[in-house]
Amino acid sequence: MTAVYQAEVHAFDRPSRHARLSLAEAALLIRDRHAAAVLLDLVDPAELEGWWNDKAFPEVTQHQSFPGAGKSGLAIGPTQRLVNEQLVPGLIDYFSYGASCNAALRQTNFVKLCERELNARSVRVGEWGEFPLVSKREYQPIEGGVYSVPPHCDAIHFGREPERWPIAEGYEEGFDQISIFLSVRDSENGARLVMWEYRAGSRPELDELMSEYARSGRIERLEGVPKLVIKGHPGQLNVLNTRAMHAVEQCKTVRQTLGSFAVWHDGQWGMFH
Ligand SMILES: O=C(O)CCC(=O)C(=O)O
Repeated sequence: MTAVYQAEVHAFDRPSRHARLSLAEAALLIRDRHAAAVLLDLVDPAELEGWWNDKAFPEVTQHQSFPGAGKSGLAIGPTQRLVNEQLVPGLIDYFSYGASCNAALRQTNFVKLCERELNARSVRVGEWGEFPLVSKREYQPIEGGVYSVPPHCDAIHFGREPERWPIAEGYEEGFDQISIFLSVRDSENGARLVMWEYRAGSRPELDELMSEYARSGRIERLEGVPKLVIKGHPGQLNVLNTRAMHAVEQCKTVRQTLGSFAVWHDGQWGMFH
């Protein structure tokens, strides 16, 4: 029987509502832009330690792009930012990491959930090149910071060198990339997810928006566009449209999440991180 969960559905153009949804229904609402984010009451907070303290995850190390953020293993975002002589070794490392850790990551509660309830598989390049499946994220407080994760968006085809980035054709099917993350530990100030109804159309545009933010602390194109501020709590699964610009407010104490991205491709969800 399909599991259904208590859900909060958030959209840019109407008030938030409560519903009962399966994870698959929530993912389709996001994919088809009927909602920007859905929070599902999915894990009993007493069980979160078991989801987090799983030996399948390598240790959490500093995120290359976001000070104040850490993640287990390798992530697609920093790999997409590599150029010139750094790109090929970075891709080799990224796919080798997937090859050595995915068998163990497949046994985690998180990946089992996505396989069972979304029928998700890994995104692949060729027959064997599996993208890594899932990571732990840990956000540390930074004095005076505004966001633990600054405004950005995520798209599987947004490599900085599009002609050498291995994902190009076939992932622009009119559907959007989603992020699925489980809130494991909240910061004391309850840092929230902020979303803007604005989609960077290309990697150069995203880079421009992010450097404007780094330079000036603001992004002019986000001012005045519809915005959502969403407060999840530990045990909730956050499903959101990552093509829309989004950020996580600065945490004042450590915040932990477990998460992955998914894209709809060839009639199925493909997971990657
Ligand atoms: O809170 C998190 O783990 C990350 C939020 C985010 O930026 C994402 O899921 O794309």
